[in-house]
Formats: sequence, C-alpha cells, structure tokens
Amino acid sequence: MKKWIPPVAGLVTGLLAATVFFADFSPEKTTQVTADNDSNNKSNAEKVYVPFGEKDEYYLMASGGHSGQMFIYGVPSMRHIRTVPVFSPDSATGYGFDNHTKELMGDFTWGDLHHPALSETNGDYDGKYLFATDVANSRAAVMNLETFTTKDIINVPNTSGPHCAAFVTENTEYMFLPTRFAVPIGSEYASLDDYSEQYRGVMSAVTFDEEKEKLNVAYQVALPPWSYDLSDAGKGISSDWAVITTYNTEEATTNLEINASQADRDYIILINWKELEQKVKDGDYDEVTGQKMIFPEKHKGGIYLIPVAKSPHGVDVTPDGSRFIASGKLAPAMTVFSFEKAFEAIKNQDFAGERNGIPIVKYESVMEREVNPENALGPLHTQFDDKGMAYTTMFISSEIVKWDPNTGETLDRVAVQYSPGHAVAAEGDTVAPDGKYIIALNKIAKDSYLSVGPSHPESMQLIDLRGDKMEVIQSAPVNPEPHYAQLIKADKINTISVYDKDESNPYAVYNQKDARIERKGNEVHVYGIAMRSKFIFDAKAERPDVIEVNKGDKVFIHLTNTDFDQDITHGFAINQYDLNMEVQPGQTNTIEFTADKAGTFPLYCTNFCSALHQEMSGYFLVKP
Ligand code: CUK
Ligand code: CUA
Repeated sequence: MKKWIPPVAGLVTGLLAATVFFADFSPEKTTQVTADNDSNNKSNAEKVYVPFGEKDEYYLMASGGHSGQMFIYGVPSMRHIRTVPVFSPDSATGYGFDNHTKELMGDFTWGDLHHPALSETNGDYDGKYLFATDVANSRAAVMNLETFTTKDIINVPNTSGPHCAAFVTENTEYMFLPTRFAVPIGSEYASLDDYSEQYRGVMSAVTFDEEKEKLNVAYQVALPPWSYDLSDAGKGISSDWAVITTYNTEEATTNLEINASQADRDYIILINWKELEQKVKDGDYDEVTGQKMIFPEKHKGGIYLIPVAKSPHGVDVTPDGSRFIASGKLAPAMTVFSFEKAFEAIKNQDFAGERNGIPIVKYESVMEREVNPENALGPLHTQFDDKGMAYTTMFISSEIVKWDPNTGETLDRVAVQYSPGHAVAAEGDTVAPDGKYIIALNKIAKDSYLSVGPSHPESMQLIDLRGDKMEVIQSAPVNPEPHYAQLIKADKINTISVYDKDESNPYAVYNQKDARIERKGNEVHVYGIAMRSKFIFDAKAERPDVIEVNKGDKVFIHLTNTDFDQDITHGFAINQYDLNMEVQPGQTNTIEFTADKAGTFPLYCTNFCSALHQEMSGYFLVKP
C-alpha cells in the first residue's frame, strides 16, 4: 500500500504548476491567461474569496449521510449555507414537528441519505428538483429548489436499502433505485438457508408527478439476490439504458467481507428501461404485493449481465453517452466499456451463457480497456470535465487521478487529505460538464482541523481544474457524512422569497380580524397570524395572543405568516411542550398535539424576526 501523501505534496504541486506556468509564458498564452485569469493570477485565497455583495458561483448539494439531511454549500467559498432536513427531524425549521412534515417522515425518525440527484432536462440539470434515497429505511424523497424544502417522501416496498440511486434519466422520466440488501419479496421471514431461492435484490423505477409534487413507484424488477452498488443512467446514444454494479454474486449470507469477494468477476447489469417500460405497458409482469414486478427469468428481455473485475463500486457514463466506466474497489483498475459494442453484442446474441435467466454478454466483446494508473489504489467513483476527461477517486492511495477514457493515459493526479469516496465535478455527471472544479468528498480528515475529540470531522476539498495541474485550493470540514453531491451553476436555481397567498387554503388567515379560535367538542382549532412582532390567535379576545384550552383537548394551531417580506420567518414554540414550527414569509403551517399537561406555558417566536422579537410571545393556558 502506498503511504499517505503528506499535505506538503500539495504545496510542491502548486510550486511545480507555477514553475511550469512561468516557464511556458508566451504571448499566445497571455490571451488564454487573461480569459482564464481567475485560475492563474490569483492566490488560492483569492480564488475562493467571495466578497460581501457577491455570491458564490455554484451550489454544492451534498448528501448528509446518516444525518438524513442535505448540506448546502457555496462554491468556491465552501461556506456552509444551509442544512435541509429530508429524512430526519430538525427543530430549527420545525421539520418533523408540523403536521405536513411529520406525515412525510411517517414512522421513521432518521434516514441515511447517500445519493442526491438533480432533475434533468435533455441530460442537463434544470435546477428544479433534487431527489434522494434513504438506505436505512428504504425511502425516496424529493426536494423543491424554489424553497429548498422536502415535498414528498415515499416508502419503497419490497426493497431494502436503495443505495445506488438516486440517478435520473435524461428527462427525469425515472429515478431508479437498485437495492443494497437482498430480502425476500415483501420482507417476509425466510431462512437464510433459502437465500438463493427466496431472496431478491429488487430495483424500483420511481416516477415524479411535477404538478402534484408526488413520487410513485411505477414498476419493480426482481433481480437476483445480489448486492447492487452504484448506477448511472445513459446519455445520448445510450439514453434508453442504465448501468448498475453488483457484488456478492457469490450469494454469501455471512462474513461478506470475505465471502462476497471470492469470485474474480461480478457483473454490471445493463438495463434497457424503455424496453422494461414497454413490458409494463404490455402487461408482461406479475402483480406482487401491489407492485408491477418484472421477473427477469420469466419476463425476458431488456436486462443483461456484463462481467466486471471483482466487487466493483462505482459505474459512471461518459458525458457523450458512449462509454461506461466501472471502478473496482478490490481490483486497482477502471474498466472502460463501450455502449456501441454492447448494443452490437446484444444484437448478435454474443452471449456466454446466462445466470438466473439473464444473458451474460461476453466481457471481451464489450470491454474497451482496463486502466491501471501506477500505484493508484482503491478506485471508487468517476466524474468528468468539459473535454470528456475522467477524474477517479482513489480511496486507498488518497488522490484523484485525471485520465483520458479514449486512450487510458494518466494525465494528472492530486493528493487529497484523505481517502476520498465520491468526488463531484461542476455539473460533472451531465451531458455538459463545466470543467471548472471538482470537490473531493474525503472520508477521513485526520488532523486537518482543530480537534474536537476522538472523532474527527470529514472534509471536502475544492480542486481547481483550470490550470495545467489540478490544485487543491480550499478545504471545508463537514458533518458526517457526504457520500455523493451535486454541483450546479447557481444561476440555474430560482428560489422564491415569499409564498404566494393561497385563498383556497381553509387554514390560511390573511386578515387580522379573521384570526379566531374555534372549539368542536374537545378539538380546539386556532386560526392564527404571526407577524412582526406579535401573534394574533383570536382577534376579538381581550388578549389576542393567548390560547386557553382544557387538559386533554386536541389542539390544532394553524398559523399564517402575513409578513410578505423577504427573510421574515417566524417560529412558534410552547415551553415544555416539546414542539416547534416554522412559518416562512406568506406560509401557512399546522401543528397538532394533545394538551396533556395542565398548567401555564409561555409560547414564543423562535426565529429572530425584528428588534421586538423577544416581545413576540404569549401564553398557552391549560386548565386542569
Ligand atoms: S457510496 Cu459512499 S463512497 Cu453510498 Cu456512493 Cu461510494
Ligand atoms: Cu417572529 Cu421572532
């Protein structure tokens, strides 16, 4: 194993780049330098400095791993802008407390968010939605990028740990969710002795209804009981296709670290999703646990196996859609496969038998080259730049290697600190990468930052791709644990600053005089207003900012923020009642709870909203 490359290597690289640059200085270069002066004439500090009044050029949307959240950063400054809760509650925004988000979260209190994917139009990010999956509790979610809020979460049945997704097709027709763990269909009990017969690795095709902002499982595929790891959708000539890596084709049921690494080859699953879609239209599937389930051995066609070096991890499609590149965590090679060759082989039925009823395409007839940069160990994930060059993270040798998929030639390498899992390049998984930056999502920061005890933060390092050499120019600590991320041009995101009035919402109150408290039996409905700097729950009452109920009452607080004004968010908390809700400008929100404690409980606005924010309070009185 190669030794850790000390941070000083970055410095040396930097100096080297500078030397090369000055040695190369010539009038022709000057024009290029001026056009790209950002890269060459500024210090690293200047390259990442975003002065007050200016904004970052990119949004980095990084998965929050087992925090169940999304981390939003600005790039190049690498400043953390916001944490958006998706699968886990967040008291700062009342997520998981108010009725809507509580319902979204369902029975679960946390999630493990690995892979975010932006919605696409014609293979390019359109800046509208972000999809994500939960490995822990088998769910999928969608976030609206006008408000940076989670709009829908669905449970994905028959599947366990939708890891490899989310990845979307070129026009967001589907988000595919292959599964990391094989389970019996319906998660019924089945002995592990019956693993090969009873267990399946179900892949789900999820659609998104943009009008209703709802996710839906369109169909599922009962793949063999293997582990499915990473995946990507085709582009251009391969846009009807998707690729998925798989390991544990040994079908081991214990000690996977040894038993799932026996075979020299595992597979890439090549899927023609257009063909599967047609199958579903034609009724060529079985109805299982309420789902349209395609069994590859029975509903033949559209699914193929391609042998690949043992236990692969990432698989990524090149921007032009001509190739897919698999990285082997146990083999030190990246394997470049050709889609055209695959299509040809499938057309000619150039198969080497089948497994579990799925044809195996001959390795030699699809493989273009195996790329093995010297001493590079642990290739995991690949991103691309605007010239189609590939950047692969090396987990073990702690570096990013730049290489040419057309020739296999190694072009550059840069040390990162340390052990990168994914990297994310600027629009680096679209049909048109920007080629400006790549960010290494490092699993281990070691001693890069001030110590906070035995557990160190993870790190994200920004690498400039514009010069002759890749150069680490900024580094940011991050909470556990970004797996994958998306890096999108900021001008593609169009956020709103206030919610529109919705006169059809029966819970909204826009006129102060309409604020009221209604009692129906033991249900108390409060139709209230939050405004700078007071609450109005009952306009006619002597004390409009007081809610009085009886112990045991079911209380519904419907609160509308009538400050249609940028950045004026109010909160609503009741002391000792363990609840908090947020109302953004113009928004109406509802929180429901039982007044199970008698007594006197101050209520207050949790979100600083004006100089008189402290005064924005009242009382919640519960008669015994
Ligand atoms: S996995 Cu984490 S480093 Cu979930 Cu994308 Cu490869
Ligand atoms: Cu409203 Cu603070």
